[in-house]
Amino acid sequence: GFLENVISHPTFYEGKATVKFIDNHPELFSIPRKKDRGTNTLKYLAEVVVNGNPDVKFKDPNKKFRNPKVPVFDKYSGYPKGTKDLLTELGPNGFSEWLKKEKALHFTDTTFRDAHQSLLATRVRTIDMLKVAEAFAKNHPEVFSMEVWGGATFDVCMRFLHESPWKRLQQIRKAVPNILLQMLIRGSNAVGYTAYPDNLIEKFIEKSWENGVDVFRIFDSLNWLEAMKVSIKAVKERTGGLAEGAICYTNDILNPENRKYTLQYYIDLARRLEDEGIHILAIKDMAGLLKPYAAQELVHALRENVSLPIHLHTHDTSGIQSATYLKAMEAGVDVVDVALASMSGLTSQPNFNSILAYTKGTERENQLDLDGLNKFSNYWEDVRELYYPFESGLKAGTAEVYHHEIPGGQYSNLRPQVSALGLEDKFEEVKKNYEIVNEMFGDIVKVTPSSKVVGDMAIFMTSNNLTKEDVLAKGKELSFPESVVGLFKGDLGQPEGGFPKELQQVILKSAKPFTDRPNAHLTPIDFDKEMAAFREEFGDFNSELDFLSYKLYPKVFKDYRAFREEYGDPSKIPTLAFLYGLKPNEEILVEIGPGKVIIIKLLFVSQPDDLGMRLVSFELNGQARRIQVKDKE
Ligand code: 3PY
Ligand code: ZN
Repeated sequence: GFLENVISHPTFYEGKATVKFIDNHPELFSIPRKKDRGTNTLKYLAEVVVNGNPDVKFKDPNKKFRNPKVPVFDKYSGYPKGTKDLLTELGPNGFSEWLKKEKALHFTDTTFRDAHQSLLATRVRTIDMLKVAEAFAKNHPEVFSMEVWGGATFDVCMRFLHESPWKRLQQIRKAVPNILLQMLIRGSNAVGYTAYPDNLIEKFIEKSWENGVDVFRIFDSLNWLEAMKVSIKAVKERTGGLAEGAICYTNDILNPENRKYTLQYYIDLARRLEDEGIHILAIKDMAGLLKPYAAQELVHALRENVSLPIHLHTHDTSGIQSATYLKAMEAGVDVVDVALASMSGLTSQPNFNSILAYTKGTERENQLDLDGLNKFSNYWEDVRELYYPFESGLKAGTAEVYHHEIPGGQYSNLRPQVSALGLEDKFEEVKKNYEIVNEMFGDIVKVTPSSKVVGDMAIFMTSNNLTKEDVLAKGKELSFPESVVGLFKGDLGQPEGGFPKELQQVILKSAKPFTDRPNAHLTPIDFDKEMAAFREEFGDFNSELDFLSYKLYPKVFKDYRAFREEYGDPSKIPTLAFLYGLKPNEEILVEIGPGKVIIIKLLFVSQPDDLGMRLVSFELNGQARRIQVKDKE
């Protein structure tokens, strides 16, 4: 124990310890936290059995699940070489040259990130990814990249899954050493909803690379290049990874009434990104607005005007984006983003399996094995069922997206957000208002975080029964959502063509907007000083990575830590038990440490006593254990 350590320390033992002794030897005084992971796990399960997982808003008691089957692979073989090995060999510039010369159409698999962000509100847990990651990497090394991190996953990992996003990244990296791992980063908003100090962005990028990210897809939610420069530079100077600069596609280049987001606008933006030294150009069609013939024109024009490989991203909300990929493929796009069949379509990416199939026998054929991919799709089909409460409810493709322009990643979150406010009957109106708000804001690029502001304003107008005219007429008395005020102040940067002046005055009242970089108004982080304070406050959650999580999401991090203090690390609890608890006599295996598995069986739950306490009885490795839980009903 710690007392023996202190007593047997030579300084102390020889009677030379002064009051300084404690300061000089903090290692002797950090009392190791009791790591009874078995009890922590029981506490969590008991809580869910009695009160449910607060993130699960409804449960279907008759729901049946299948056991997801991991496709067969060779556990003992090494990994076949893939794009990660190629990047190591060629370096980022050489890699970019290689990609440009490739004949085959390449594929980024978004199943681990955007697909579930867009279909299941980002709720897929690390455990369900890790079960297939090694199999996938060994069986399909021809995949260009796997998008596995960034976007909303960072926040949701901590907030709802109580997992460390960094640990997720490290574990995926370990299981996938051969294929490029990709993340989405929102420029100076990193993986958050607001601007952060430049040196936080730089450190975040450096650490993301060190922990496994190879491809950084960098965008700005208003297509404002100024906000992307720090990230691009950081990737180039502090990592050996690929800087992929994205132009966010909005409106429609074939629409004659569109004077702002024209073909020329995108060409100019792409050229300016090329001047920043990016390695790959991304077209980020976050809402799925890029129609087939527009894609043909856009990809063609970009190939004429920049000499970078082109990576196309879309969402299949309209239902026709496989045609967009076909036209883009014909026009020479290098890589497209797809999701495994069962995790594709609608607000997610187009269907990997089917699009691969249409390259077969053409000059852009990719050697990827279709039957093998189909097995992985089957695995995900069964996993997806586990997360049924998070489905968005969209049943078929919709051409409404050309009006509301809601990004796929936002769509699956908007509905629950609207329901939580008691507005579920007004979802149609919210979508209509989303379109109206976009017009009021001067037709802006809508992608996180700007899309969230438009959503907040649409919900605000819906719940207060306000029209566009009302907002302008009564605006001085209205107190607008904080995010709306922030946007008009310049917190997210500057939109193309500036903000509409009249509305800006109404929203800001007497506050003055700024037009330079929001980051310029933020104090840089003093890492040494703040890190020390952080260690002081958070005890054993004290790594540099924890510190970054804290700086990006202070409140979420605090809650995450409080949860972990109480229940330990829940990431190894199987998903069904994590979300829905256990039924009496149900038994699960939990791997609480490397190779350390415990067997938990729920026996019974008592009636509540006078104070509302219930006793939950388990067997843990055959031994009876009881946990008391307050019934919150
Ligand atoms: C995100 O920023 O999370 C997105 O997926 C944007 O499309
Ligand atoms: Zn997306």
